[in-house]
Amino acid sequence: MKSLLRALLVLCALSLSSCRQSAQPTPTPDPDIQLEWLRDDAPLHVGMDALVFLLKNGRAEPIRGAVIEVRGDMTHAGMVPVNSKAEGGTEDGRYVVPFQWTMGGDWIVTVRATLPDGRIAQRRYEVQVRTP
Ligand SMILES: [Cu+2]
Repeated sequence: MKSLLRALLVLCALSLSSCRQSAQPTPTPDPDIQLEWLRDDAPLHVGMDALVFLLKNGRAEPIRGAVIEVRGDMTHAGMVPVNSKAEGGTEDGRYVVPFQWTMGGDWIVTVRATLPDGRIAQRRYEVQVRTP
């Protein structure tokens, strides 16, 4: 019985490592893609929000059909990251991502756009969120 357990554990470990190896490498962000968080000077507040991103190509033409993924991490330990995304976009290249600010304080927002052709763009913002 013990040896069976051990064999199972070895199998699990093997499948985990092979899984890690087959994971796709992260593509390098494309400098020709413009990804911008459109926000005014109004402070961010705890609660539900809608983050608007603008996606354009190197000729400043709007890009549709992409996926925009947003990840929010607080700068202190012990927080569950907040993930959200939007797909498709509007004619003028805007993507509205629903996003829940779960706590007031300092956040790092990582935004990644994956285009229909697989190219990606990534940006990082440091923002402060106020407690209402
Ligand atoms: Cu926090």
